[in-house]
Amino acid sequence: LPEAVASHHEHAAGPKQCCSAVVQAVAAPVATVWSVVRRFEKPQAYKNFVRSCRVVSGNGDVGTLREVRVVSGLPATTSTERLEILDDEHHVLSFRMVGSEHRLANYRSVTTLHAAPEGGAEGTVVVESYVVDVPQGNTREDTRVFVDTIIKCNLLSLARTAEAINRRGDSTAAPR
Ligand code: A8S
Repeated sequence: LPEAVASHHEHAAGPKQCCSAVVQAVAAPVATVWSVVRRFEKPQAYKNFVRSCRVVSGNGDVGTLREVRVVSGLPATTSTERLEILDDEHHVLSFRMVGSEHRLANYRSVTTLHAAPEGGAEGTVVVESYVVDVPQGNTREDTRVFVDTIIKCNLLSLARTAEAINRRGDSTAAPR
């Protein structure tokens, strides 16, 4: 990875924090995957746990605040999140959770996209890393498993969503 992009994934985790990263391959070009990821106001486009999202302030640029409502059955119902980085050139998005509606205090994640041609086709590798406080009464390992599981689901769904958009694009393209 280019150093400037890779360095986004180096989190300075404190003694009571944990960090990890999830990697997902997508059979669609970076531009297609980015078109889904960059829409900070519409996480439900691929995050299956999101029921709805409302922008509290901002217009999609850095500093925009969204309030996410998640589906029932989770240990939380809402999350307020602030856009920290939106880099359209290097395909970097970062947000952090503010407020205290749930147990993931000081959560911050960074998502980067990387071109990864496979078998002649344009592909993408998505890297999503995060840092978060370990909640009182939980172990670092439990916290990591919980968050990694959510992110794995999100990135699998992102892959399916981007691949479907890509297929739709192909079907309208001129025959070779
Ligand atoms: C994301 C990442 C995470 C979302 C967590 C970790 C969350 O939305 C869910 C369950 C919770 O208990 C916490 O990129 C919270 O969305 C699915 C509501 C924040």
